[in-house]
Amino acid sequence: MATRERTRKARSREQRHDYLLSEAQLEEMYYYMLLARRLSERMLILNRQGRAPFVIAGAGQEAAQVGAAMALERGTDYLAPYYRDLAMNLVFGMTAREAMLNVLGKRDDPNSYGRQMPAHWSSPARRIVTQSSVVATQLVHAVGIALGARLRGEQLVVMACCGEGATSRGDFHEALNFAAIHRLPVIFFVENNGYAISERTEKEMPVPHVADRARAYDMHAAIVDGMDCVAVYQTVKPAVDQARRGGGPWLIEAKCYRLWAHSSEDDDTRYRPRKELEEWAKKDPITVFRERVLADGIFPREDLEEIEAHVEEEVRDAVEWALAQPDPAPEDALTHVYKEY
Ligand SMILES: Cc1ncc(C[n+]2csc(CCOP(=O)(O)OP(=O)(O)O)c2C)c(N)n1
Ligand SMILES: [Mg+2]
Repeated sequence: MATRERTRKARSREQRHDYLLSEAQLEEMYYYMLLARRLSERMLILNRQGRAPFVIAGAGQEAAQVGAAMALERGTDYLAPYYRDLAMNLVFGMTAREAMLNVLGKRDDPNSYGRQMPAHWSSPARRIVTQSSVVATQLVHAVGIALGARLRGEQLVVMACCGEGATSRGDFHEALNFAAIHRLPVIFFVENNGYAISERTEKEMPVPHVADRARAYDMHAAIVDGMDCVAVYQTVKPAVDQARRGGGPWLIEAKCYRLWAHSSEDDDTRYRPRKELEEWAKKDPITVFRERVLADGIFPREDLEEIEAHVEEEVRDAVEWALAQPDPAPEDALTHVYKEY
């Protein structure tokens, strides 16, 4: 610890960085990105072992997700995530154990008690909005929440997330149109990962950037490097602050890359050039973050290693614990499906 303090003092004299984030926030960024990745890796192993029915993960999108979620006020703002947003849910308070209950479809999965497919997130207490499997529907729900908050005089922001493929759906356009007309506090956060299952972005839309679509709604828009967690935070935070003050909605496009196949059921070697994947893998957001904070002297290597050991232990515990939890009972099949009076 003494060494650590010495290094910190030396740094504060010599180092001037432009991160606009505290050391604690940067540690938090690395922790959540790594936790999401390690959990996803374990989920895929559980799937291959026949224990988890389906995995759809956000590998390659962790920087976008963590940077954006950290720009929100937890406990006040709402998150309307999409299926890849495990890292966002973790930032909003979901635990590693809960994430494992979800992928294993266990009785006590707090997202849907094992009724929805895995990765259909929900937590009313944490203001995480439940979502349908039909892509982009969460965007109109988010707009409704923002309108409700406005009518009640509550100052909050709703972040609605989706992939770039979902921006070709009618719900996306209806949501943007309504939010723009009423200047609602919604951040539409699009994680452009280059593909909608096997379809490349160029074949999904006629414009080069999702952000170009904002022009039709006279809406603020930004494009950010979604592989850079700090840049995402620095872009999303002012937008959230402005929306909270009544400045209207934003469309933010984070350019990232889906490092894995679409899901555990997809064989991406059939449509994705290997060379392309190799090039993007060099920009893995977690490796890039690690190398950058080390090179900039933000914190010593031991701090990062401490976080890494902590994450390993947390994931190991979560898997062991969740596997031992009960499955839903067959006679309870309709519980949590229909409202009971
Ligand atoms: C309305 C609708 N059409 C098709 C699907 C099947 N589907 C599930 S995910 C997906 C790809 C969506 O791509 P994108 O929005 O880019 O998100 P990504 O999976 O790339 O993160 C599709 C077509 C669906 N769930 N809903
Ligand atoms: Mg996509």
